[in-house]
Amino acid sequence: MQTVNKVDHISYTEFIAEHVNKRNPVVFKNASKVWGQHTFGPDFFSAHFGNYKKEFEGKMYTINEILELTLKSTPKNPAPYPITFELPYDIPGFMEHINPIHMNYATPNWFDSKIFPYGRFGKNINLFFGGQGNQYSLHKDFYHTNAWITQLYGEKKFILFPGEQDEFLYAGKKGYSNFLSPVNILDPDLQKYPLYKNARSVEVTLQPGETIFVPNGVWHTTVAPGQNISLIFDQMNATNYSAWLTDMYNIKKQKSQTGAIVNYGFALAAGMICKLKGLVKTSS
Ligand SMILES: O=C(O)CCC(=O)C(=O)O
Ligand SMILES: [Fe+2]
Repeated sequence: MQTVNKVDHISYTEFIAEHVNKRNPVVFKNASKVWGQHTFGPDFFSAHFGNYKKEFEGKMYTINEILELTLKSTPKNPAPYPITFELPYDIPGFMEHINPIHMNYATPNWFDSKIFPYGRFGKNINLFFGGQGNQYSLHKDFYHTNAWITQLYGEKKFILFPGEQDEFLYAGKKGYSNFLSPVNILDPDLQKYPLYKNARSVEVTLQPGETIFVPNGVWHTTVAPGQNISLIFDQMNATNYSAWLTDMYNIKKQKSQTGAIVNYGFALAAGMICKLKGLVKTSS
């Protein structure tokens, strides 16, 4: 099984050339050290935010309860996952601990602009608590955003399918379904999905403090070997803007053609503003 390179102190220029431009995933061993303290475990979250709550499938959970559940989690009886904390709203006090969130690599990020409403069109900053046996679905991130995932505590295994593999993973043809795969990669049904045998995956286990860059359009999923906490945020800029724009239109079109045109107009204007701001910045 091939793996994803782990790098230490790579330059920003090299990162852009080798990973952004080639849409080649990479793991940063130390990028999150720019935050000062860069790992945050159950004791930290329990002490500072233990009573903060989030709803999941109709039930409210406090962070303390989630920590208990993820500690007890087993593959047979996994904790609920992913209970998604929208950090800027649900735990705003944590944001100061992860500053600058871009770690000097995830930049520029047009989602920093207030023009883009939080929680829509792929703009998210999430915290996930997981336990042994927790598994994510196999997907590409909606709207072709780049994903940045840092292990704040514990380990998490990532399985990625770089390049274009929609056909082998049986991506749906329209709207959101195009970003989801029905194949259970831990136990693939080759009768039903024979082309899966052509799929090529790479695997890597993130250690505490490490960050993975998942380029836009790359299929991925995760499996947790034990209790862990991850920070996940999305990035969009000139390099993935046109793919983002196409998704905006296609996803919205599933519901309404008029809505799609309105969204497209908004997205064009917002993109133009970000591009112009970028120009002003580089010429000043
Ligand atoms: O951390 C995980 O389990 C997967 C997160 C992810 O891929 C996502 O939020 O899009
Ligand atoms: Fe994802």
